Amino acid sequence: MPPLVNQTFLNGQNAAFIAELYGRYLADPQSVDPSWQGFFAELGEEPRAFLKEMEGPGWGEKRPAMLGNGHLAAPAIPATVAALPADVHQAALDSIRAMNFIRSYRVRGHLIAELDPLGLDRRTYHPDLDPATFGFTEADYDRPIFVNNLLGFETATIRELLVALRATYCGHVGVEYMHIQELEQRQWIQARIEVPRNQTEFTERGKRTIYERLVEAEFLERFLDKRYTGTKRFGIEGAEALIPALEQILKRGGQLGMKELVIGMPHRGRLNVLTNMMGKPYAALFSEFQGNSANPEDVQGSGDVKYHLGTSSDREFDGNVVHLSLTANPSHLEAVNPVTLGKVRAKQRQRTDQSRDEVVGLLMHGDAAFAGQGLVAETLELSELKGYRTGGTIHVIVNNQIGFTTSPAQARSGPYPSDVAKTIQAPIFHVNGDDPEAVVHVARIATEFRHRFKKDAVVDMFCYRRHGHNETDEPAFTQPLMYRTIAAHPTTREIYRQRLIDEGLLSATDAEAIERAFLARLEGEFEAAKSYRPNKADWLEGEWKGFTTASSDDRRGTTAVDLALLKDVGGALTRVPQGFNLNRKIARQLDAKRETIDKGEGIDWATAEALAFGTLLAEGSCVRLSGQDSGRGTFSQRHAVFFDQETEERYVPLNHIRDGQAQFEIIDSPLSEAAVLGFEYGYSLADPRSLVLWEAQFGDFANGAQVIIDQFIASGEAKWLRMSGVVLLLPHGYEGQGPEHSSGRLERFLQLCGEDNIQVCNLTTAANYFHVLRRQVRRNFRKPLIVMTPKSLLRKPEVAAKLADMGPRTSFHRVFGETDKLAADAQVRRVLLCSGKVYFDLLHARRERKIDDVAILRMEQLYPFPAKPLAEEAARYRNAEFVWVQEEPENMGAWSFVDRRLEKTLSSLDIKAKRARYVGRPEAAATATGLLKRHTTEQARLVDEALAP
Ligand SMILES: Cc1ncc(C[n+]2csc(CCOP(=O)(O)OP(=O)(O)O)c2C)c(N)n1
Repeated sequence: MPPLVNQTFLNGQNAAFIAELYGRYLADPQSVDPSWQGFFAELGEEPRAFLKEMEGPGWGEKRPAMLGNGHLAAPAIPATVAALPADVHQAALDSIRAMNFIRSYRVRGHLIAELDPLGLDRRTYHPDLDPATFGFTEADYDRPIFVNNLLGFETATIRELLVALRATYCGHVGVEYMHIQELEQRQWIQARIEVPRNQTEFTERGKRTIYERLVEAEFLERFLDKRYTGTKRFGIEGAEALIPALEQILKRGGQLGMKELVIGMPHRGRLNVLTNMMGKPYAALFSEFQGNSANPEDVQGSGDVKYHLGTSSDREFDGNVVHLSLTANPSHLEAVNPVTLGKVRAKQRQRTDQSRDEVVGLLMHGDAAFAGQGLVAETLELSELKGYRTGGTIHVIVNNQIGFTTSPAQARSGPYPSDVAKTIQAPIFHVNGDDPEAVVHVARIATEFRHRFKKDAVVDMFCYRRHGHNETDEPAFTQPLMYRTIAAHPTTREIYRQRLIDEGLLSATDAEAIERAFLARLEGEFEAAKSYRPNKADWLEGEWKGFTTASSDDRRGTTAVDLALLKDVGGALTRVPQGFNLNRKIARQLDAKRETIDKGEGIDWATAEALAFGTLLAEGSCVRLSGQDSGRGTFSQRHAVFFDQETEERYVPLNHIRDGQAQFEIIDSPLSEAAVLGFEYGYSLADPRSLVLWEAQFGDFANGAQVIIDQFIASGEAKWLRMSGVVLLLPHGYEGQGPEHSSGRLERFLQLCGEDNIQVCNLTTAANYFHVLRRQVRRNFRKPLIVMTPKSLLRKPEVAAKLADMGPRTSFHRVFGETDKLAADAQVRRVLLCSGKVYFDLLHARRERKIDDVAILRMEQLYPFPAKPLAEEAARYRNAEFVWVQEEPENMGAWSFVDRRLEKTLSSLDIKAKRARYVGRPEAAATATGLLKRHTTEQARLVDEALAP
């Protein structure tokens, strides 16, 4: 193929012309046409520096007048130029081409890097990396060319450049960083890799340590394989270099001020990380392999498989102690990512780690999962956002070039699993996992980059999976050739052992001694495992000290607040700083709000919420609420942030209650559900003393976060003994807004209820909302809380509270009995049981129709099922039939959940009714109709039926 340059303008006549033009550009960029300015700016990173260099001694002497003339008037560009001496033309042209050539390696060198340890997919040629493409023939290879100190050369020949560029960009490390828009970050990476030719010179001690880590990684798996043959462990084999890399992140991180490393990782290599990196006793692991629980026998919970468990420990390097915590996770790959980052953020706040140097997040990934799961992109998206940033995450992709049985060609469209990380302009270091020094080297650079720029960095470690997906799988069914290669391939440790022996740094005897010593240690631990008993469960420690498991009483907590404090908070809510240009409509609303607080009545839903938040803040508990458009509120109800109408300056009234109050964070989230909810859940794991809430735009959208709800929120305490007090606010209610804006999918949450895992509420009063929020942080245990929140009820007068309803001697009510004066209880012919907004439809119709023998009971909390208060109310109506009324279709809402529970409650009472009858919409596929007229008819019909004679 002819060199591409012949088809470009960098040849013949043009070349001379362009050299001339470049000379002018260097003297004064404005003197050339803007399109040429753009082109030349692209050529080199530092055209100005280049100019300076040219003006210096040596080059300056040879400089033609034109190059030095910074005062040239913007010229008409000559068609041909013969003004420059031929050698200067050639020199300028060589420089331009050489710099382009260098740039091309920076951009695409990774494409021919030696990344695959198996050598199955090795590209050795790419036209963008061929000197011929830039006009250099073999005859030009030895001519010195001015390259402006790039790669440490002032001048270099193409031959020298090739050696340097290949070593830096195409060896065992391939770097992708030229997509980063910040010059300083690109230059930092260049400086870090180009002059040292992208390698670290390890000391003898350092190399020996790497070897020891490889021994531990490989021999642990071998030991497990021998002792527990056929047991799933998702071994690290093929990716052993991960262990020394992680150790490097700890060590270098510690030197840079890291005090805590919060880790999220999948199954692959987890047992190795737990023990060899985190210091979990081998005996504990062996005991689990023998089928014993990870926790003492008296600890409740379902437990989980060993490759999902978390742990925490302290490790010390060079006098720096780093606390490590590995987040427990479910099978759902990548779901742990936002959870881990939420923990990081909470811990940073607890430590007042403003520079975000002390607490660092580390996420490990499989290649198929990183490329395939949308949650990866959602989580990356959080990285630079004020409300979620954690100062950069270090990512390590264990790229074993297979996902279960699926090859990369089927698993992703791009060349690398890591491409999605480019969306946040993270640098990506691809590295050959069979070169542990290279892996440690890039782990170190990633750690330093994160520290320096507070941005994510990605290590993509190419490796292989020695066995099947798990140890019982036969990989040759689907990848016979790959597995034939793997079978003949020495382990990373064996390769490195030989390398150290060849370098004269290790003798075979030394190596054997290291190996024998470790095996002996494992044997000892294996014996110890036989009598190993976990002596305490790893929970309720650190920030969780003082908390207990939930009690079985009413669990009201102390949620009432002195009126003086309520008024104080109310004052802060309605105060605007001097000179602040408040929106006129909001100003009017504030006047009305002030009046309700002064009068002590008519306090609407949003104000009750603000009073709950504000009183908690004044009492010293932080509050953090994030969700889509939560600052204003989807329904323009919250206005937790005021915007100056002239300057757009923000003012958050809840942060101006009193000196010394706790912080209120109110965050408009990105348009993600899973990552944001996962993040808030993670935050709540690390910070039990704050009220942490996530709000869905409309309740239905929570289904985008179903994995987080199922796998963490509903089951985290049972699986991993990890409590959370996270609150989900889900707008819910049938108001004719169509299928996706009506239902918070109450039925889904109720179906998840079991073993006292979560709390589900559907509230009808602002006061109850106030109490349920405060209750969340005013008890000594934590349970997630799901609240179906209102839309039209936000402004309904009957929902509004009196200040006294939040004052002394008040609390949350799980059930509300009848409020109106009706016929005597024995005369009541029907009791309507309901929850949420439909209550008001029933109440209004009953009042309108002057019916006095139908009572209405409201269930404010559906789970834990309030059997006791419900029975107390129901027992009054001895002769009545009981009807469950809901506005949701029969296959949705609370009906299936309450039916049998009501039966149990009613049949235990001395009353006629034993079960409840159903009134509501018939079963349906979609949650609601999209036609307003049909909605109105349906709603009227169910009310009529409920109140029918
Ligand atoms: C969200 C999700 N989908 C599917 C699975 C089932 N599964 C478990 S491991 C795996 C392959 C993962 O491949 P990769 O991410 O490359 O990691 P590796 O096992 O190769 O280390 C699959 C499909 C899962 N655990 N989670």
